[in-house]
Amino acid sequence: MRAFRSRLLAATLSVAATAPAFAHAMLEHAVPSAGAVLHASPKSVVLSYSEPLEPSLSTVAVTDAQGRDAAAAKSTASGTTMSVALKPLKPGTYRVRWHALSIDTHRTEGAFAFTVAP
Ligand SMILES: [Cu+2]
Repeated sequence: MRAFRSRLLAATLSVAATAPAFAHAMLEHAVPSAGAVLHASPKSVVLSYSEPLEPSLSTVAVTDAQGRDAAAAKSTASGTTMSVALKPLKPGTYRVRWHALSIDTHRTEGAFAFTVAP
């Protein structure tokens, strides 16, 4: 029983050591920002995170109100920034949905919308 308990303690400590909550990649800044109303089509969406991203597993998608892809190219990630180039956007509401994997392998995700006004 003592051996089991010490193994359990060791496992608990190793999870705590490899999974610090502060290391999750949280969205800190977005351009356009959540809820923004723009009077011209933005050329891209740029997202800034609190932690460096794993580029191959961090993506952002932008879709129009009908769910059609509004991106002009695949999204890219570098350092703490993720971005995607956009097609020329008609007036309407667009949804930005992102998935991030931080270097410490923790996943975060989120979504927001912005509007292109007529
Ligand atoms: Cu983390």
